[in-house]
Amino acid sequence: MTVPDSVVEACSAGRVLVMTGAGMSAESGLSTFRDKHTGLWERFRPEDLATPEAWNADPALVWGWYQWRTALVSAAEPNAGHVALARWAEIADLTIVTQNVDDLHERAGSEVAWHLHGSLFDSRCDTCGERVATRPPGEEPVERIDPPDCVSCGGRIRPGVVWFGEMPHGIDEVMGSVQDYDVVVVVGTSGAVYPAALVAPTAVSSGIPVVEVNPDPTRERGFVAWETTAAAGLPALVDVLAQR
Ligand code: BV8
Repeated sequence: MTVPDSVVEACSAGRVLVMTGAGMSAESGLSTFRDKHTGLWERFRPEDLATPEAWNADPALVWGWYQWRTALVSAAEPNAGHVALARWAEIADLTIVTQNVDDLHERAGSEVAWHLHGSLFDSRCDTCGERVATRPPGEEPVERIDPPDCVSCGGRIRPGVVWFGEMPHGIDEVMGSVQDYDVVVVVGTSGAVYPAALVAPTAVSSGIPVVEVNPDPTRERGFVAWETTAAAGLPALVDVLAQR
């Protein structure tokens, strides 16, 4: 695969910030949220499941959905894009921030500076906040599963994700540090969710190049759009960078 010169030039810079979204995990077989045909949420009404209100209204339905998603992630493997980012971090000063709640970056060997929208593997007590490791059920979706109780305080264990209306993790730190980077690489996100969607445009306004890796680019103002996928584009890019 030929990597556009503009992408190689921008990505040869010093400090690299990589911001990933659901498209990063698409080639691992995990549905994205707004992908036209297989969008995860096309089968569910988002407001029914990913908000504190939904959780308080029907914790068993919400817990069952997240447990199913945890089982799907556990059965998936990091793709060549995840592996390429781990390789890139060996030859450059690279920081990964993700909107994803899966653990595929970590399982590919990457460190993730921030899971802006939390993690499926970070369940915690809804009352005292104690973190608990929960084992996902089998792969078959189970519509309703009563969430476990907290052994410390008896509260309800909730998914460790950030719901709509909740504050993303580390967003102030990420927004405050954008100017420290020489390039921002946005992989697999539609830019539909805020405030995470403000990170890359903030880089553009600060004169920092933004490269977008996406088969259906958002073509946001100032982005260098590279119409490819994470698992095809990133390995080809890292191969070129490793030879420079
Ligand atoms: C908050 C966890 C306030 C749960 C998720 C302006 C400013 C601030 C807030 C708002 C605002 N406007 C509206 C809001 C509210 C809201 C929001 O953004 N709503 C949207 C729908 C308009 N935001 C919030 O509520 C946020 N919180 O603002 O709190 C606050 C203030 C003070 C104090 C307290 C609170 C919290 C948002 C977090 C929601 N949680 N996830 C869960 O997973 O169940 S969001 C969810 O969407 C995922 O995290 C996902 O990552 C994220 C974004 O989606 P994408 O990753 O972009 O995925 P998508 O499917 O959209 O796109 C996939 C892309 O990949 C596509 O472009 C596709 O072309 C591409 N692709 C496909 N295949 C590939 C590929 N790319 C590469 N390779 C491939 N193979």
